[in-house]
Amino acid sequence: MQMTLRWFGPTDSIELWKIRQIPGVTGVVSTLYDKKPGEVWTAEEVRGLKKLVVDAGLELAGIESVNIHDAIKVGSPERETYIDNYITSLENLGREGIKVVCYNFMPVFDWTRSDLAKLRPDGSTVLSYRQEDVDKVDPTKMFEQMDANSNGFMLPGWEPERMARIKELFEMYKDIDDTKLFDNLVYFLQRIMPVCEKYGIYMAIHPDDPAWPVFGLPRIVTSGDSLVRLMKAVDNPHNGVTLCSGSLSSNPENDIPAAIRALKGRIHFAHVRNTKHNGPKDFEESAHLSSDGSLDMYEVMKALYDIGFTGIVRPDHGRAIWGEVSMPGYGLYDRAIGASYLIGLWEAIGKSATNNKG
Ligand SMILES: [Mn+2]
Repeated sequence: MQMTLRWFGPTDSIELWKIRQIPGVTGVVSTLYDKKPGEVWTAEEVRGLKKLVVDAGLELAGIESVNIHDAIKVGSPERETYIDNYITSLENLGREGIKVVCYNFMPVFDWTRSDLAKLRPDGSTVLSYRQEDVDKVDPTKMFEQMDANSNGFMLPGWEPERMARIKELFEMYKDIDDTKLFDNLVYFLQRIMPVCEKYGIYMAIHPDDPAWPVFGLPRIVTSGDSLVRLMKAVDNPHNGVTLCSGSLSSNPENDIPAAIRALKGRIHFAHVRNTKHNGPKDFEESAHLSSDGSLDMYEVMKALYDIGFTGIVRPDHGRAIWGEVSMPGYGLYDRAIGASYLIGLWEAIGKSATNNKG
């Protein structure tokens, strides 16, 4: 596996040279932060992004994310144009040697949290979700709440221009159920598979977060089984998964190591983080350490090891600690601790496996 960190480009408050100093982190996953879904990524823009990363001594190990236009998700006639644009973006990424592209297929809202800075007993803060709190919020007001707590950073998936159209977006999805959304995803994947094969690009869908419908909108990537179903529907290794242990584990019924084993050969990117369940549909993003949350992180890493995973990994959201002010979930300190912990688990698992053989 290759350990990476997410980096939001030149406007990220975390500089690349700092990321490079985390032991074992050899790359970043990044995006063209200002791109709107549906816009073409030009060759020059991709080259520019890659140059910044390479000049800092790191590898641009993948893209998170190239976002999908809503026309593709709802399957309106304009989707053809937007799929063509997506293909052009993939060609420009492929020519620059990018092999992994993360994306999600969530309607209207990306990830949702009810609190971006829940205070923990040790004084750190974390992102958290309580269905009870979300149910009290008018979805059109959700953006204002998220924006007010973002420390002034633009949250990925919560771009102001998108949220200005929130009513229109809900209108677009009013006739879209799980079946239609799934069919539109399959259609999109089938259309892009040839360009992925040509350039050796592996698409990696990110699970929905949280792993259940929010505000009555359909959600179709919520479990290991739903991912396996998607893998079978477009049975091509270029159609793969971003295994996000945090998003999937928002539902405690999801067995993450089992999902990893079921998806052998199709996981191209792993987001590894822990969650702590506080009640039904009530969780917080704990430290990565197993004992701080509800997941056994050894078992998660062991499952990845056992399936022969060679892709990219990143620690996922971190806590805000040591007074750091950053985009919620994306400070340097706790993600560096998380990366080191995961690398330590990986080293131990690998050495145990070798010793047992000998
Ligand atoms: Mn994730």
